[in-house]
Amino acid sequence: MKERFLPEAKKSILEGDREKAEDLARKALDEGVDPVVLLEEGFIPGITEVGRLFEDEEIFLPELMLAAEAMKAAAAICNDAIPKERARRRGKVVIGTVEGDIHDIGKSIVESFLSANGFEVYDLGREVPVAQFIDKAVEMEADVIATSALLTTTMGSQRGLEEELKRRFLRDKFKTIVGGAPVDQNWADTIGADAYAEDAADAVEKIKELIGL
Ligand code: B1M
Repeated sequence: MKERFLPEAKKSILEGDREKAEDLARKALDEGVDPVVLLEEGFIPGITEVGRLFEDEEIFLPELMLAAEAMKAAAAICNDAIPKERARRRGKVVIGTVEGDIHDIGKSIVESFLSANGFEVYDLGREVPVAQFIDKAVEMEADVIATSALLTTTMGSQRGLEEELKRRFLRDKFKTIVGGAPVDQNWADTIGADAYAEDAADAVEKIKELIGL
C-alpha cells in the first residue's frame, strides 16, 4: 500500500530525522508514489505541524531547524522527481524569497511546479533584494516576477518591489505575484500586486491567467 508512506513521511519531519525522510522519499518514489502527493499529503503536513508546535512553544528553535533540514532534503528529492515539461515554453518567471527571509522550501516547490508546467524559471534563491528581482527580470525579459515571503517582518519587501518597479517606470512591463504563509489576497490588493497564490498549484494557474494562457 503506497498510502503507508504518507504518515511515515509526516512522522520523519516531526522527528527531525533527515536520513529517515530522505530514505522514505526515495523508497516511496521507487514504489511509484506520485512526488506531488508525497509532498502535499506527507511531508508538508509534517512541517506545518512543526510550525504549529513551534508557535505553541511545544518545541524550540533547535527542533524547528532539524525538522526544516529534513523537510528541505525530502522536498529536494520530490522536486527532482516531478517530471519537467521541457518541450513547451509557456513564459518566463523570475522567482525568489525576499530580502531578510531565509525560508525557501515553499518557494522551491513553487519553482518546481512551474518548471514542471513548462515555464522557464529563474530561481534567485533566498534573501533576494528588490533590485536583484528587477535586474534579473529585465535581463531575462521575464513575463512574471514571483516573490515569496514567510515572515510578517519581510513581506514589506513585496510592497517595495511594486514601488521600485514604478520608480523605474517598469511596472507595466512585468506581472507580479506574491505568496507565502502570511500573505493573502488582501495583501496583494493592498500593495498592487497582480496576483496572490495560496500554494504551488494555485501559482501555476494564476501565472497562466496573468500571461493569458
Ligand atoms: Co521559520 N517561521 N523562522 N523557519 N518557519 C515560520 C514562517 C513561522 C510562521 C513559525 C511560527 O512561529 N509558527 C514564524 C513566522 C512568524 C511571523 O512572521 N509572524 C517563523 C519564525 C519566527 C522564524 C524565525 C524568526 C525563528 C527565529 O530565528 N527565532 C527564523 C527566521 C529567519 C529568517 O528568515 N530571517 C526562522 C527560521 C526557520 C528555519 C531556518 C528553521 C526553517 C526554514 C528553512 C528553509 O526554508 N530553508 C523554518 C521553517 C521550516 C518554518 C515553518 C515551520 C515552515 C515553513 C515551510 O517550509 N513550510 C514556518 C511555519 C509555517 O509556515 N506554518 C515558519 C512548508 C512550505 C511547503 O510551505 O513555505 O508556506 P510555505 O509555501 C507554500 C505556500 O505558502 C505557497 O506555496 C508553497 C507550497 O505550497 N507559497 C507561494 C510560498 N511562496 C510562494 C510564492 C509564490 C506562490 C506561492 O509565488 C509568488
